[in-house]
Amino acid sequence: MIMGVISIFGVCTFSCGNSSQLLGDSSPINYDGSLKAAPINFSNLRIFATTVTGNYERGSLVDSIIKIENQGSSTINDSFYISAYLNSDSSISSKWLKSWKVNELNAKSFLQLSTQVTIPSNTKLGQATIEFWVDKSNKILEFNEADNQVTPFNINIVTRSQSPDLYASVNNFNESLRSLDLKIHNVGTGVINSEVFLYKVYLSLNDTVLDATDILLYSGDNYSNGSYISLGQNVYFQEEVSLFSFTMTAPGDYHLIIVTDSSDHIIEDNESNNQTVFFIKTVP
Ligand SMILES: [Ca+2]
Ligand SMILES: [Ca+2]
Ligand SMILES: [Ca+2]
Ligand SMILES: [Ca+2]
Repeated sequence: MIMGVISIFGVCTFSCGNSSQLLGDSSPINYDGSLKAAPINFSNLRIFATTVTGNYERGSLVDSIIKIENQGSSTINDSFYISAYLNSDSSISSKWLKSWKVNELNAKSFLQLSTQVTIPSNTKLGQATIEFWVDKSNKILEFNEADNQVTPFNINIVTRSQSPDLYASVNNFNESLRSLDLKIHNVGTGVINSEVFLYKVYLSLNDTVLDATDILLYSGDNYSNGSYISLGQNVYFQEEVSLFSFTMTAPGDYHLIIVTDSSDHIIEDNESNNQTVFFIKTVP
């Protein structure tokens, strides 16, 4: 029995792809009662030869080719992530941009990813770095954990030459359902590349100006089916908004005030058209 274990180890050594599985007993004690040696990690993820190209404008897409490899002799059967970060302010920690999931990586093999990341529209102008990591959260145990980041890329963030312009319009208000058919448009020259923005619907009881007395009925964003909706020039998306809490309000004349990009995440050509006022009349 003991000999069998030893011979498996002897046969496998570093050339065997699944030696760790054959010895995969989680007990720290060997069959003969002696303490097992500390586990040896036969895999190593490494990130190398990664590139970035682009204009580094706020809100623009940057192209990137990311290369990683498993240098080790064991296949990685667990999932892990490649991730991109942006640091535009050395006094705060880097900002997460995007992650890519890898489900497994064979021994002695590499993976090349051609992809894009968005420079957030509200990034500080000037010097910044883009950082790429593999297994930053250290999910995979490797024989070298010190080669999981590629040297950060120095870039210069500049103002956008073409900016988007968001505004909202109401297609229809269904009084009995208290639902609003809302359109969010980009009427600017720049594209919104899967960046988050919020929009809010307020009920104004007496005037057309947004103030503290107005009631927030709905808060939404451009997130749908697992990703942020991109908006090209002269493109809109439509949403049927249910104003549930509005059913509690007495019938009468009101104004709905729709505020697009309410937390101002997107830098736009025109920031002064982000409020849309819509008159409604409800009857008992
Ligand atoms: Ca690791
Ligand atoms: Ca590594
Ligand atoms: Ca606007
Ligand atoms: Ca804005």
